[in-house]
Amino acid sequence: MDNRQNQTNINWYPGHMEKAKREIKEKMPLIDLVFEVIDSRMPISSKIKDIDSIIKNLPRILIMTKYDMCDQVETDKFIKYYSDMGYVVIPLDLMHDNKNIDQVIKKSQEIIKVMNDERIKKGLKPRAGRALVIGVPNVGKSTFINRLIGKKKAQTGNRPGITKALGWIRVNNNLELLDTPGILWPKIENAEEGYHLAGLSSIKEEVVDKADIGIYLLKKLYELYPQYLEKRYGISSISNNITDTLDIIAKKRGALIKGGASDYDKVYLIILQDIKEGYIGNITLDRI
Ligand SMILES: Nc1nc2c(ncn2[C@@H]2O[C@H](COP(=O)(O)OP(=O)(O)OP(=O)(O)O)[C@@H](O)[C@H]2O)c(=O)[nH]1
Ligand SMILES: [Mg+2]
Repeated sequence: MDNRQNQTNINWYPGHMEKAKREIKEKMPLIDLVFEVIDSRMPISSKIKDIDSIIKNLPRILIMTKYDMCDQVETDKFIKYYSDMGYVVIPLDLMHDNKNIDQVIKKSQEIIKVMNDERIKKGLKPRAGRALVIGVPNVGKSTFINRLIGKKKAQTGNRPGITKALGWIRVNNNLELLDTPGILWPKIENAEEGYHLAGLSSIKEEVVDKADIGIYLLKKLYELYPQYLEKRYGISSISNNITDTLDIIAKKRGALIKGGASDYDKVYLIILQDIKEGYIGNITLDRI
């Protein structure tokens, strides 16, 4: 396949990410364990591509956030897939309950104990474990940290780029966490993954072409979750001429300009909003 056709024109890699990545790499010698955070709605697209070159052989726990917003049937296949690969995988709903948080604490304590046993053997004093929290923008890294410490200490928000600098946060005497700004990779080779990241708010809205992404997501929903389109917009099929379908949504949602013509920009925003806020329903955009 011609790869050029399969690339987006999104400028997803601003300078601050390069800087954050460099700073994370500088901190790695201090780190004992890594929480790699991915979004349950896109278990492939939201996984940092060159993560292994950063984490290397450190113990890792794969945290899958937003489990409450995903299509659990599809996402459970990824939990199995990553578990079979040898990852410790913990799905989390950070909005509604504390389920599985105990498991996070337990798993990290196990890892820290191994580290301290090694230290004692070498005649060193045991110390608190230091964990890196890493992932693409907006996956819920800071929310995860707040949940672990039981306080809202790290700043959060539903758009990428909330955390601007690296910062240490103490959970208890046994564990300290390093919160980091979301990072992506310089070149998103796969256009679909770029659209998933943009559609679920891991890439800044200003840098994406709203028509491209709106139409992509509409078609994707029709492919994966046609019942949601029917329910939310009253659409039972997608027309070959996509503007006909956009016109139906425009009419239904009152996205019209003077004279009654469709306001397509507004329609794209409605689709995006419905997806990223979960109004459309529980979805998982990646497939195994
Ligand atoms: N429904 C739901 N929302 C979540 C969950 N985890 C995080 N969020 C929301 O996702 C948004 C992003 O969370 P943050 O913790 O700011 O994400 P981050 O990874 O720190 O983002 P950056 O600092 O921008 O890289 C916020 O609106 C959170 O409330 C979850 O498990 N379920
Ligand atoms: Mg953050």
